[in-house]
Amino acid sequence: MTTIEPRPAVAAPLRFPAGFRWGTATAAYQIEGAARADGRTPSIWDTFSRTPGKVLNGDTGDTAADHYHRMREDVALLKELGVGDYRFSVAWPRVQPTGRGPANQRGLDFYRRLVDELLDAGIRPVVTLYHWDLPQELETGSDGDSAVGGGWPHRDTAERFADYTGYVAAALGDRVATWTTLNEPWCAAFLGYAAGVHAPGRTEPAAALRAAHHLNLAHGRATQALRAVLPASAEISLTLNLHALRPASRSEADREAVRRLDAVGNRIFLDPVFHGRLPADLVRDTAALTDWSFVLDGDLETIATAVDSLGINYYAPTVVAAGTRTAPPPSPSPWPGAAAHAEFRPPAGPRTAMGWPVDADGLYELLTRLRGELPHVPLLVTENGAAYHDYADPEGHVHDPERIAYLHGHLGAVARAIADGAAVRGYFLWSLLDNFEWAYGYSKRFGIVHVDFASQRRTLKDSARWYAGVVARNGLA
Ligand code: IFM
Repeated sequence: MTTIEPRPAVAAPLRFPAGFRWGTATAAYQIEGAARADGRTPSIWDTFSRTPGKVLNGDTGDTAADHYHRMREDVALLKELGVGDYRFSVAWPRVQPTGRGPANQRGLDFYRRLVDELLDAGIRPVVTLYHWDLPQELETGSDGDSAVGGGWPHRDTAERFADYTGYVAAALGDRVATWTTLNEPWCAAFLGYAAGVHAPGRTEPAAALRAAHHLNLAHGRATQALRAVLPASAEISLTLNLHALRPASRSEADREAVRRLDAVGNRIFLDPVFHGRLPADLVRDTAALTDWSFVLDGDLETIATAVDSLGINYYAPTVVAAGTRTAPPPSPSPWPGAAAHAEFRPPAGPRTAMGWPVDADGLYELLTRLRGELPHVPLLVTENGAAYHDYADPEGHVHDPERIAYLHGHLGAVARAIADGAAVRGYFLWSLLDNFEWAYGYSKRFGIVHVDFASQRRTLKDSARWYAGVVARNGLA
């Protein structure tokens, strides 16, 4: 009798929809360096990173990956990868050094050169206007008095941002089709002003809530400023690091903890931007901190100025249980109104070098949540990727199989979400280059291109070659 061996299941190659946008992402302070070149003045990140104890090893973005001087080489790398899109951010302190007054032409010229180089290479520029580098003078005032500046908790900062946006739009609007106002305002507001682990390092929860509102307002005012000068075909967007929150159990208490975090982590941005309202439960949860009287008539209408798409940055999910603490949390929390009611439960399983769990289902959960809540809003995954302890071997190769596995899993999750009806139009891998990872300095490598920071030599990691294959075949093998 012949026995028939079961054949191993072969997964069908996975294709993305025609026209799917493949890109990589970076941010100005993380890669540019040239901190004092051509009229640039310090941002809050220059000040923060130069403050002892704030960034690991005392690293700063002074040189970073020296992209300011190696821009052509980096665009050539993008071309080699074959990506059709490149997401980068403009440094406000390069373009408008003190955050007010006239534009600095030399700063604008750099971005004009970058955009031209990209277009010549057949790559679509995707511009982010704010990736956390607030001009220092808007934080402290020209005389060092924070009452004059005040940063994002101060309403005028939103107006300053609209002015700055006007300069960038006037300079690049004829050749940039996709615009993102803000990157991850949750981090800017709550890591910067509540937890104090990001610039400007303040630990004032009430000020952080004001900052979140003024970031929303800045987004709305910038959207209006862009609409005023850009052609109707321009795509205007906002990028949020939405939190994929999961209750640790089905208990009512754990689900209530998730509700609180969802209010101050997600709906604080989604509700004003897409529905022109503040979440009522957020206002209740934070009543001991603020009466929200800084939300003025007309603000919510401005914030809800229509956008064309929503960018999502996703790295890992968050598992939440009801808080059991009787004492205040040991360190300042980025979750005003929720911190005392929630505890984080690290999920089991593999982790990246950041200590973040590898869990692609969280991305699927977010994308399908948005399909349900914002069915008419096209989505872009504007960041996704992982840090690992990469190094160049003696032959000069950088093998990063864990990153490839991470990316493979997360692209699978995107494909599943699309198959289930989520309107995902593109994916931007974070990041093109190893770079300055904020409070972790250069100790964490997110790039698919390795950077030897001593020589500034770039080396494609295995993941870069793998991603080039994904882009070329518009799918996973
Ligand atoms: O490096 C950051 C990026 O600047 C914003 N999103 C998360 C990335 C990884 O931490």
